[in-house]
Parts: sequence; structure tokens; C-alpha cells
Amino acid sequence: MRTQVGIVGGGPAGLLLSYLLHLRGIESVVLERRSREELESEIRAGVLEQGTVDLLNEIGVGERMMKEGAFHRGVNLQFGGHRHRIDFQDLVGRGIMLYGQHEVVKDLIAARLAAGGEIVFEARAVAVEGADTGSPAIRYVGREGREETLSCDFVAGCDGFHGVCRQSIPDGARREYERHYPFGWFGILVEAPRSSEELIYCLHERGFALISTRSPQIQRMYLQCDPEDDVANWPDDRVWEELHARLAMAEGGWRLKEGPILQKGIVAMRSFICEPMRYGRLFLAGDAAHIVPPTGAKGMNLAVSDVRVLCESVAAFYASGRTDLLDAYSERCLRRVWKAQRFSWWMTSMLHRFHGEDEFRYRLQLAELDYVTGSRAASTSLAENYTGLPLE
Ligand code: RFL
Ligand code: PHB
Repeated sequence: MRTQVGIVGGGPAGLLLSYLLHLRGIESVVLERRSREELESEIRAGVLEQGTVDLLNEIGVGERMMKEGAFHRGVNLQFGGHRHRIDFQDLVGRGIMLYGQHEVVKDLIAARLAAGGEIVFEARAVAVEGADTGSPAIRYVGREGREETLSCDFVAGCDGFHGVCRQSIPDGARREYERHYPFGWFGILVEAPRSSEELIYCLHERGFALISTRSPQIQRMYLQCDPEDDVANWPDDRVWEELHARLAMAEGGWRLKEGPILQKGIVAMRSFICEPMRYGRLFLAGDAAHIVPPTGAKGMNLAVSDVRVLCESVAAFYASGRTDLLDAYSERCLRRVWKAQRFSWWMTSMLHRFHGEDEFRYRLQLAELDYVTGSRAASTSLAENYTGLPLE
């Protein structure tokens, strides 16, 4: 099989890239390891930056998001039993959209297939060959277990953190930066009405907690936990007890709404960046190139901005043979990626309990939260980063 751009991975990065290229008249094929059903049901991100929302609308795949998603004008930060609102709309004139990543994935798959695009499900890439030549190829194993080859002009490595594309860049040609955090997130999906109109990020002596939402009927909540912990250690009663304890307000009155827990899971937290994001004709995008801890709600948004830059660079090449944008791809993306990494690290450091450390650190965190919520300048900085920095 042959195409112009071979895309490994059918997550938000790969699917959006394929659709953006199609709008520029460029052919691509997406190879995705999992089935369509698996892809469309995995619960992950929920916060879309204004720029992501605008892009999905501009390319005509935002209709359901605008109907079923919820636009939020701000978020709450809670500490010391008090809740403080950060009003994004007032501070920076932008907001965020709460709409599940799997819903974005469903919309992108539908749009791509309706336009005659090719997404090969249950096709596992095993190697990228000839990335440093003019004619790279992706070797993959299809549904029938046969090994096949997709030849192309460019390979887009959109295969997430555990994919094969980054690994196919020789060790000497890439540098990796990494940080692990001594905690994870215990996440639940709950069938219950909303407890709060807007998200609540909470620091408590017992650890971090987050109240988010998916729809008026389905809520998403997270608790800081040991990354090595087991879901089996968290019966429903314990989850609710911990959420009530961490989110309790000093003056009382507010109450978390409970309901049946539909799903539980634990995610580890890490920061990771691979530089450069390009090797010859192989371009990495999204989680394949970088991971941010979820406290800043940036991962999927970064995937979106990477592929936007990649599409522009590839389109310029096909239109006029220009290679300067391809050459600038990694640097352009990394400037934004490092700033999002910094913001995610900062939110994570400010809002989690570092249990092994002394009280001095915790008191500094409380002072920082007090400053961020009390100073318009500091709140504006949070709002500007949370709602999304501009591309350039
Ligand atoms: P994905 O989504 O991991 O997709 C990669 C795809 O590649 C496939 N694949 C392969 N296919 C073929 N051959 C191979 N050898 C392959 N190896 C892998 C995989 O099956 C998969 O389908 O990466 P992508 O597209 O770069 O998208 C990144 C986002 O998924 C990720 O950054 C976000 O989910 C992160 N994230 C959040 N991001 C936000 O912007 N806002 C949020 O509110 C937010 N919350 C979160 C999050 C991530 C979380 N978890 C689960 C880590 C909350 C959580 C709890
Ligand atoms: C989510 O709704 O899943 C979510 C919200 C905010 C975050 C991370 C995840 O920072």
C-alpha cells in the first residue's frame, strides 16, 4: 500500500492530522492498533482549550461538541476549606470546553470516514523504516496477523507514549527529559448530577482532589493516590469518604453529590519531552513526543497544536516544494510544549501533597495558592495558560 502521509495511531493527534491533511487535498492512511469500539470508549481527557474548540469548529467537526459540551468561564481553586473562583472570561476573555476526548475521537472518525478516508483498525505498526531516506515505510501487522508495508512520503508518529515511532529514532539522534511525581490519580466516572457548575481543584492535607464533569448526568472525579496502589483497595465507600473529607468546606453548606460509580482507574503522573520531534521524514506529534501531568489539562490540546503545525508544514511542501517549515516543525512545537510542561508542572507542584516532605513545603504551597487567588496579576497568568497560550 502507498500513500502520501502514513500516520501511526488513531488517537486525537492521528485522526485530526488525517482530517486536516484531507482538507488540504493530501492523502493519508491511519494505522490504529485497537478496534474502533475500544478507541471510542476510552475515558481520558475532558478539557478543551479555546483554540482547540475554535479549530474543531473551523473544520466543521464541532457541531456535536457545541450542543453536548459545556462551556466553562472559569474554575475554582480550593484550599484551607475555602473555595476561590478564577474567572477566565473576565481575566483573559476566553474559556474552556468540557467535552470528553472519546467524543472528539468519535466525531473525527465519523468525519474522516464520511470523507472517504482510510483508517485501518487493529493494525499494529512494528517498525518505521528508511526515516532518513526520501521514501520511508511503516511495517505493520494487520487484523489477519499478516505483516504488511505502508510506503509513504512522510511518517507521522501519533502513536502515544508507548508507541514504536519514537523508539525508531536512533538513541544518538534524540534526547529525552523526564520527571516522575511521587503520586498518581485515582479517577472515577459517576452517574450523578453535577456538584459544581465549574471544576474544583482542591489541595487538602490528605492530598489533591478534582471535581470535573462529562455531562449533566455523568461526572468525573479524581483523588491523589499512591501510583503503585491497586483499584481493589478502593471500595466505593472509601472513595466517597476520601472525596468528602478533602472537599469539605470550612463553612459547610456545600455537599458533594454521590451516585453509582461506573468506572475506576489509576494513572501515574510524569513529565516527558523528546527532542527533537523529528528524524528525517518521521515527525512525532502528541503523546508520542511529550507527556504532561494531567493537572494542567494540556495533553490533548498539545496533540492538537502539534498536528496543526505539522499539517501546515507538509502542505507547504506539497504546494511549492518548500522544506523550511518542515525544518522548523520541531522547534515551533517545542516552544509551546515546554511552556505547557512548565504550567502543568507548576499546577501539579502547587496542588498535590508531597507526603514525604516537611511542612515548610506545604506552607509554601498554601501561600502560593493564597497569592494566585488573591492577586489579579497571578490569576491572569493562570487563566492565560489554562485557557491556552497562542501558537506562536
Ligand atoms: P493517544 O491518545 O495515546 O493515541 C495514540 C494511539 O496510537 C495507538 N497506537 C498504535 N497504533 C498502531 N501501531 C502501534 N504500534 C501503536 N501504538 C499505539 C494507540 O492505540 C492510540 O489509539 O495519543 P495522542 O493522539 O497524542 O493524544 C494525546 C491524548 O490522548 C492525551 O494527551 C490526553 O488524554 C491527556 N489528558 C488530558 N489532556 C487534555 O488536553 N485535557 C485533559 O483534561 C486531560 N485529562 C489526560 C487527562 C490524560 C489522562 N490519562 C488517562 C493519562 C486525564 C487523564 C486521566
Ligand atoms: C477531566 O475532566 O478528565 C479532567 C479535567 C481537568 C484536568 C484533568 C482531567 O486537569
